[in-house]
Amino acid sequence: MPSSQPTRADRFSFGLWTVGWQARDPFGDATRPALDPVESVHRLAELGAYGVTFHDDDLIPFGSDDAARDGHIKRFRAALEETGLVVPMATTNLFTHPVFKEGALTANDRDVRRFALRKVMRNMDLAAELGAETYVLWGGREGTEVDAAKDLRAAFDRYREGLDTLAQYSVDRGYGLRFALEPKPNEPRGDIFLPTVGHALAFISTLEHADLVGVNPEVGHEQMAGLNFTHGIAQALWQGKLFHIDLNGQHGPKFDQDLVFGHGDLLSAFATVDLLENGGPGGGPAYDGPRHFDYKPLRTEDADGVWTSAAANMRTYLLLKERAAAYRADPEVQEALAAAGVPELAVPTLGEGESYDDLLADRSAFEDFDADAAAARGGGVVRLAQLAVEHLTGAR
Ligand SMILES: [Mn+2]
Repeated sequence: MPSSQPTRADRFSFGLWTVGWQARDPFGDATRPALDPVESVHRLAELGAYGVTFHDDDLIPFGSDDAARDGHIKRFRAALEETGLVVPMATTNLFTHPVFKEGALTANDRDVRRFALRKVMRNMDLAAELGAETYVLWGGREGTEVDAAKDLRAAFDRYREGLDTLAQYSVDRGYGLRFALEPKPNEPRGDIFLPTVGHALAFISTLEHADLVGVNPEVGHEQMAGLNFTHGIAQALWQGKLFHIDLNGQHGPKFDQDLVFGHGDLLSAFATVDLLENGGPGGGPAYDGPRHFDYKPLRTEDADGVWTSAAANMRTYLLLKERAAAYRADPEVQEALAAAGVPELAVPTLGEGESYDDLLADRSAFEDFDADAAAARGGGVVRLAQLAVEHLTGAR
């Protein structure tokens, strides 16, 4: 068996809200007691994680006074120092309190928007103090159930205004934060703004500090929309916008399941790890940020099951990483890749210095091109899929 014991070098991180989820759902009460963030920090460190992330309210209950707030931060900071865990990312809860029921940065109520901005800025201060490099924004309440109840164009104006303001705040304070927008198609709102990686990337291009804003794609969120997660992060990487990633599992388009990474679509998880670890220049890693898990331990689990599931995320990632390396190293896979013409896509369509006039003059490109012969050639794609399955099942 390969070594699947995580180390700090693997850069695995978890949100406090993941292991700390008490499993309250729309139909049932909590099945687990509250978890002290200090205990989570210690347990995650023991399991081999390197980082922990949080929403402001995960650490400091909403409405805490300054003295209580300072106390919570002090205990958390002490746990970080004892364990060596870092805080690579932080985010803001702009969805739990009923004040955000109609939106936060895009609420119709201007006072709510101003409150939301202040809540984010306050937690950015703490994030910077704790050394975070990335600030995630998931707009779970930014959206509608009834389109007539929102001026949709104005909502995008306000969303942009909010992000421009926050980015300027980070720049002026010297926080050096990069922002990562997390797309999701629906839930809790009927339809959420910036529902996919593609929508978010297009929106980001309109921002004043577009260079400071990227995406935090989540496996299940793209799969809820029936999309290919690996394609989404590939485009984000290609545009230099994969600032953070939320790994978990999902079984197709339905409610957000937040399963353990790999416990949904395993072949897709394999493709994702292969891209992250082997999709970069020269076949090296394509992404060097935290491997962050945003999952929920199943509602059936007790406290032991929580830590079993946390460990399962990391172990699955490392197993897939090992399997992806074995896949790439297999001479038969290399031969199958070549037979399928995969390396040829890296060759530009026009030759060096070739103009479209040269292309028009090239009879072999059109007049003498045998489209029927090209169409008759098999793609060799199924063989690559089966080789992946055989590596995944330990048959190779
Ligand atoms: Mn997430």
